Amino acid sequence: MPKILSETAITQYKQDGFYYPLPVLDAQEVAACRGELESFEASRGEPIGGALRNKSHLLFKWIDDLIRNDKILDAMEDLIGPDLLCWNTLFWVKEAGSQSFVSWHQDLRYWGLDTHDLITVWIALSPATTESGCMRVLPKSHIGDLLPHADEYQADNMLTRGQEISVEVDESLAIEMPLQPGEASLHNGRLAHASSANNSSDRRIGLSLHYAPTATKQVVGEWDSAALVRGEDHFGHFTHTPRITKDFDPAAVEFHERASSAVRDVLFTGAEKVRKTL
Ligand SMILES: O=C(O)CCC(=O)C(=O)O
Repeated sequence: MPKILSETAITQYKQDGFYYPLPVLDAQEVAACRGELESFEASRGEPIGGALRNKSHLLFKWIDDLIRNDKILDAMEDLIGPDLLCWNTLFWVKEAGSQSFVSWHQDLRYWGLDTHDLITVWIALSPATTESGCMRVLPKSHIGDLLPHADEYQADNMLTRGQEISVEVDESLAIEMPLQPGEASLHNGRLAHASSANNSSDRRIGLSLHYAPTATKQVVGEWDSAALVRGEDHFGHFTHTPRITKDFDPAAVEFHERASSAVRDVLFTGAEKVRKTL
């Protein structure tokens, strides 16, 4: 018996490579998460960016709690089994009216992970709509070989190296995944996806959480880390990230430096230039 997803949702995810919307946070909870992010940004005087965007569960207690949310983990268990790692957490913020976009790409082309079962849970902390540049996906593109990519390094591209699928993508087949605050979409790490500029008057704030079975290996980087969020790890391929008790817990901040820079090294492996700090 699945724990939370319907049989139809499971079949759709497996066949098409994505599923949405999954309600994860109620209105009060999502307002609290957005409030945590924005009060941190106000205290720094700038939007979240750089290395803080990545492996953020090692810095913010509310994100360390969120990666262990039972609704999310039940959905992950329904799709990829009971022993679960959360490999990464990553902010995707497009400011109101910004031209920031994400080119068509497949995540597992760049992440050095040998699994076909990685799931990105992308949680909307503000409305993700056609106008604000919600994600678009190409159904079934997770099946078969990964597509060739080229690095384009466009200034407004949110991806580290502006990586883009270099064969034609038939956009007429693409499906949009609009989300209300507190809802999430799930997509397979091999699925082609993209998003456009934010033409709305609000920020489009997404937080993605990346889950994989414990059997997964990092095959590009020499060392990598992940949080064991459910079940047991009989493989030991990743150093487990510590649980944090408060924001910017000094021991976890040190761990974050090592963990986020290891991810960055993997993402830029083979790149002509290292453009953005992540
Ligand atoms: O936030 C977006 O528009 C793109 C997100 C993305 O590429 C991802 O979560 O893998």
